[in-house]
Amino acid sequence: MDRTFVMVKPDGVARGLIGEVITRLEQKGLKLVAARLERLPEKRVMEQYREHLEKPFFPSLRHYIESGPCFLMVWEGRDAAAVVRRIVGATNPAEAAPGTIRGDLAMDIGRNVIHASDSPASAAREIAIHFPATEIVTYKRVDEPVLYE
Ligand code: IDP
Ligand code: MG
Repeated sequence: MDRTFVMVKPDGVARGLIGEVITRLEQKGLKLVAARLERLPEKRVMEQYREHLEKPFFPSLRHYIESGPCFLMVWEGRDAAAVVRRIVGATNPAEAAPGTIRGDLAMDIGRNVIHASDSPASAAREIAIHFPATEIVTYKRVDEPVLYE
């Protein structure tokens, strides 16, 4: 099975949206295999967003991500990265489709509630930044036999 990294950002945590995010991913059929609530240290914020270090919005992005605790997760399922990105929706919540997390729950590109890895390669990189292998668990969901053909 494929894995992806997902993070409820500080606005989502402060707004009480952790449960809503988990519910949507659980009901889709993805399996939660790691989770942690924490304030991200500067070093991991820089690693997480390294492709954006030179962007004009980076200082505000960094301030936003460091403004409070984030809820970090690893989710497992077939094509997990692509499936979760579709559930998350477009980066700008004003343009994100209804039915997506950002389309339903956010207003501003600078407060868009959630992060999700954009490819399997990003997922592997981001999971390794935040979770040691020992924190990722193995178990069966009882509905696994009916979720997949
Ligand atoms: P993504 O989160 O949909 O993958 P990216 O382009 O990778 O979007 O940008 C990472 C994060 O940086 C976004 O989720 C958002 O929080 C922030 N961001 C991106 N573009 C802008 C912008 O133009 N203004 C403010 N924040 C931005
Ligand atoms: Mg991105």
